[in-house]
This record gives sequence, structure tokens and C-alpha cells, in this order.
Amino acid sequence: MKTAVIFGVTGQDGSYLSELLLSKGYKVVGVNRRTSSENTSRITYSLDHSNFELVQGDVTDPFSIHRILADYTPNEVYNLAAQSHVGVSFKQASLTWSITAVGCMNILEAIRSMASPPRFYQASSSEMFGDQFSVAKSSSLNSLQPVPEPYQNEDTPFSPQSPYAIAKCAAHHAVRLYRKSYNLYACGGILFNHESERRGLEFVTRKISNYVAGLDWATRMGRSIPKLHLGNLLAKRDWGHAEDYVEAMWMMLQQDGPDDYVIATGNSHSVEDYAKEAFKCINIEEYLYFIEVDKTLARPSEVPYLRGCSKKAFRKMGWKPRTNFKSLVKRMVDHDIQSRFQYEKSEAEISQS
Ligand code: NAP
Ligand code: F7E
Repeated sequence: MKTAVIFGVTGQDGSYLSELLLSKGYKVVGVNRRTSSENTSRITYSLDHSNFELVQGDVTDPFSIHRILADYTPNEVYNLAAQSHVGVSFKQASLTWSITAVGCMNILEAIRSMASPPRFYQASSSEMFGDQFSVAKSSSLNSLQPVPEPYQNEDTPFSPQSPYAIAKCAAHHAVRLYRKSYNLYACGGILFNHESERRGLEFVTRKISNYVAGLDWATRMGRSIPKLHLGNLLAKRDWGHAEDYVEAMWMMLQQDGPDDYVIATGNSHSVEDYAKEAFKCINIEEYLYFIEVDKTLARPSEVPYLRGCSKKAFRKMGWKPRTNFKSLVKRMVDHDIQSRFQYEKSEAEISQS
């Protein structure tokens, strides 16, 4: 039986990856940092599984990493641990670097000192591209073709626009260096935005789907709720579903040799497009009425446009996304509406008991 260690198991991706690996017959060791209140709500399925173990550790504490790797001698290690909110990284830059950059270095150092180093996956990010993109060479165009949309792929230069993105670039370069210098099987998965029903409420997609569910409930109750405050509505992102993306992480560690891959859907939509689609799920066309643009939510520096080209991942690993933009939005809104129903039902049961 293969053993995998997941740093960041309590997060969105950690929870899906854990379930994927358990379904493939792995023993999964999930690493959880100490928090003052419960943070395992996303991994209830894994916690009940006989092949899953939750251990305490923190990527900023090299001793805890060494201990876990020595105790379990895993075949594969996935580093998903990060302070992953871009906006927060402007306010807690040093903490973000410690977790997101130094944390990766700590794991790489621990791995290279092992007698039999495990395969390593690093959660790199499309944020590393920042304001850069590539365009198809003009020689591949003729006058009948429309100008192709710009994109980012493995050859697009990095131009990080936040403390978070700089930390991810540092970690990504460390992975490349350790792969070359110590012959490690280490991969950087350059994943574009991926969302889900388990996405944190502070990310824009979930913030919107959760608001729409609240509005749906309020309308049914004949009540009104405050407007939805959003920052930059014009930023464009390439949004996919996290379930599809964790599969790519696993695939990267099953190849003949290590490499870096862009993972994306190839389609880009603005924050406003997402909002429009989400309100449509509850039959509201006049969505702008419910939105207030709040300048305090705009970032000091923005990433205006992301659209990934994951041809390499398809060509070399056969990976492709299954969930398109419309179904992603619908899944998230439907889930949040259902959660509200469940909550209302249990509140009503409590008040009657
Ligand atoms: P997430 O939900 O924010 O999860 C981050 C995880 O890291 C959580 O389990 C968190 O634990 C853990 N963590 C934070 N600090 C830690 C520390 N010092 N030691 C150990 N664990 C720590 O993020 P996600 O969306 O699942 O993303 C997973 C990874 O992919 C992250 O590295 C993120 O930067 C990267 N990424 C995400 C996307 C995306 O669109 N989702 C795209 C590209 C790259 P707590 O539960 O205790 O907070
Ligand atoms: O913002 C704009 C915001 O915070 C998306 C992380 O997983 O993906 C994620 O980073 C866009 C930005 O995600 C609000 O300015 C407008 O342009 O949902 P987000 P992100 O910054 O793209 C990358 C790939 C990662 O690696 C990260 O870990 O939406 N926006 N209004 C807003 N964003 C937020 N959060 N809240 C707003 O009210």
C-alpha cells in the first residue's frame, strides 16, 4: 500500500485530494496545524476512513516535518499548505512568506536528507504570472483567423503582483532547483483558480454563491438583506472545479519523470460574469442592483487577466477538466441554497424540541 503525506489537508484541495487518494487505496497521512477551534469540517469523510490518519505539524516548524516524514516514510508528499488569500498577503506579508515560501523549502530540505526521497508535489499558482501573458505568434495567423486570446502556459514569464505570488515564485524556483541539484522527483503544478462547494467564504466565487443563497432565502421569507460588497468586478479568472484539479496533482506524481504543468480550463471570465451567472441561478437578471462596488476591497496591485493553456498536461498526462464555468457556478449556488435549507430545518427542529 502506498503512503502519501498531505500538508494542508484541512483546506479545500487537501480534502478532495485526501478522498481521491483513499479511493485509490493509499494510506493517507494528513498534517493539521494546531488551531484553537475545530477546523476539520471539510475532512469528515477522510477522518472516518480506516486508511486515514491525522497528525499535528506545521510547515514553518522543520522539526515537525522531519518527524512526520521519518515516522511514515511516505512514497508521495503533497505540499498544499499556504496562507492562500492574495488580499490577506498584502496585510500579513511576512507570515505569508514564512508559510508559503519557507514552508516549501523546509519540506524540500527534509525530503532531500531522506535515504529514499518521496515524490513531491508543490502547489504553485497562476498568480505567479501576475500581469504577464503570451500571444500566439503572428506567423501562425492568417487574415481569416480572428486574433487569438492571450494565455499563460509553462513558457510565460512570471511577474508576481502580491506578497503571496512572490512567495509562490520562490517556492516554485526552489522546487526546480532541488529537482536539478539533488535529482528529486519534484513537480510544480501551476494551477489556475479552482473553486468548489468547499471553497473558503472569503474567496470571491464562494462569497457570491453564499450571498445569492442568502438572497434566495430572504426573498422567500419576504425580507431584505444588505447589498453584496465586491472589489474589482473587471478582473478575469480561469475558474475550474477543485475535484478535477486534485486529479492532476496525483497524475503529476505518476509520470516517468518530474516536470511542471499548467492546469486550467482555457476559459476566462470576469468577476462580474460569475456574479451574473450566479444570480441567474435564482432567476435574477438585474444582478447589478444587489452589488455595491467597495473600493476598500480592491487590492494595492491586481492581476487583471488569467487564462491558462494546459495543452502540455493533456498531451503528456491525458488530463483535461470535466466541469465547465456554468456548471461550476450552478453547483456552488445549489450547494449553498441546500445548506441554508438544512440549517433552517435543524433550527426549526431545535426550537420545537
Ligand atoms: P486553502 O483552502 O486556503 O488551504 C490551505 C491549507 O494550508 C489549509 O489546510 C491550512 O490549514 C493549511 N496551512 C496554512 N498554514 C499552515 C501551516 N503553517 N502549516 C501547515 N498547514 C498550514 O487553500 P486551497 O484552495 O485548498 O489551495 C491549496 C494550495 O494550492 C495552496 O497552497 C494554495 O496557495 C494553492 N493554490 C490554490 C489555488 C486555488 O484556486 N484554490 C490555485 C493555485 C494554487 P488551516 O485549515 O489550519 O487554515
Ligand atoms: O479573487 C476579485 C479579486 O480572492 C479573484 C487563490 O486561491 O486563486 C486564488 O486567488 C478576483 C481578484 O482569488 C472581491 O480582486 C473582487 O481579482 O477569489 P479571489 P485570487 O486572488 O484569484 C489563485 C490562483 C491562488 O493561487 C490563490 O491561492 O476577484 N474580487 N471582489 C474579490 N476577491 C475577493 N476575495 N473578495 C471580493 O470581495
